[in-house]
Amino acid sequence: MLELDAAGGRVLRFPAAWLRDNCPCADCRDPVTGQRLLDLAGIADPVIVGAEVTGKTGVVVTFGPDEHRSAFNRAWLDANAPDSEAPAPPRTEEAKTLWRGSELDRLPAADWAAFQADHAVRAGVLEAVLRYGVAVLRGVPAEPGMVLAVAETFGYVRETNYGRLFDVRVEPAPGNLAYTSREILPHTDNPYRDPVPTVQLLHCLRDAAGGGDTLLIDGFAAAAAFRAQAPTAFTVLTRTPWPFRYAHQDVDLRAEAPLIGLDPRGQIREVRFNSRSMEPLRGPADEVEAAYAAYLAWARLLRRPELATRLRLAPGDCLIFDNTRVLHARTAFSATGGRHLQGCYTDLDGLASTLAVLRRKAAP
Ligand code: OGA
Ligand code: NM2
Ligand code: ZN
Ligand code: ZN
Repeated sequence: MLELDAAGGRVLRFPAAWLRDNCPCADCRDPVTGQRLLDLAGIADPVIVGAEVTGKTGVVVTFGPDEHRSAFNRAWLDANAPDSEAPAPPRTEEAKTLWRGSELDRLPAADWAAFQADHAVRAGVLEAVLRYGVAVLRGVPAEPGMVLAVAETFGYVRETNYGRLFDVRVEPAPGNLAYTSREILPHTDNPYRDPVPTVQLLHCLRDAAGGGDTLLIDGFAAAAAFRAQAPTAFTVLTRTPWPFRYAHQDVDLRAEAPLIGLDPRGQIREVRFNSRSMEPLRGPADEVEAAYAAYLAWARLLRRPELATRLRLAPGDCLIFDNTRVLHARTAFSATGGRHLQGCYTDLDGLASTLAVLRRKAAP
C-alpha cells in the first residue's frame, strides 16, 4: 500500500495492484489508442518496493518482483484515489433530479434549429434527458423520417421488429394497442426485450382532432415514494423477476426482469412496466399472491394524477425520454382525426457519450 499526504491532512492510500494496473508508461498503455497493454493477471503479484516524490507533480513507484518503474502524475493520483468520493452512478436515482407531476409542467425544451446549430443547446437537451428523463424538441419538420434524423444527432438508432422507426396511428389490423385509438395506461416500452431500449423518441406529425394527450411520470420519483410508503412491497417488486412477452406473426419476444430494478448498491436504476405484455407469473402461490398485491399497489400509485405531467404533442414536437425511468401514457382519441406520431428507439450510453464529447469541446 502506498500512502501519500494530501490536502487537509488527509492520507490517500493506493493498493499495489491498483497502482501497477494503472501504470501510464508506454509498455503498459498503448500511447496511440490509450488502451491498456498490461496483462496484470499474467505477471507475478506486484509489491511496492520504493516510492519517490519527484518535484511537485510526480511520484515514481518501483514495483517488485519485476522491477517495473511507474511515473504517476500527482494530480491524477489525487483525482482517482480509491478512497475519494466517487460520482453518483449516472443511471441511478442518486444522479437524477426527481420530479412529480406539475413540477415538470414546463418540460425542458429547445428549438430544433437551435439544437442543430448550437452545441450548448444540444448539450442542454441531452443533459435534461439524463437529469429529468425527458426533453422536447419543437419545430422538428412534421415530415416522415425526421425522428431518425433527431435520434442520429446523438445516438445509434435501435432497429427492432417494429422497424427502424414505427408509425403510431390507427391501423385496420393493429398488431399492438399503440396502433388503435384506445387509451394507453402508463408504461415503459418493450419490457419483453433484453436489453430493453433505453431511450424512446416520439415525433408528432399530426395531432388528434380530440384526445390523444400525453402523460409522463417520473418512475424513479414514484418508486422512491413507493419505497417510503410500502417498503416490503417495494422489496418484493425488486426481487420478483416478472415475465413479459410480445408475440405476433413473425415475432415472439420474451424477457424476464423485476418491475423495479436496483443497482448493486441498492439504488433505483430501472423501471419496467407494461401491463399489456405481462405474462403469467410463476412461483409458490403465496409468493405470487404477495407479488400481485405489491404489483397492484405500485400500479395504482403510478396512476395517481398528481404524479403525471400532462401535455399535448403538437405537429413538430419530438419527445426524447429515458425508457428505463419515465413512463408514458396517452388518452384515447378520435379514430378519424388522423393522429400520427413516428417513434424510434436509441440508447442512453450513446446519448451520454455525445454529451461527454460536447462538454470536452466546450472545456478543453
Ligand atoms: C406507444 C405509445 C403513445 C402515444 O406507442 O407505446 O405509448 O401517444 N404511444 O400514442
Ligand atoms: N410500439 C409503439 O412496447 C410496446 O409494446 C409499446 C411499441 C408498437 C413500437 C408499443
Ligand atoms: Zn508501466
Ligand atoms: Zn409506449
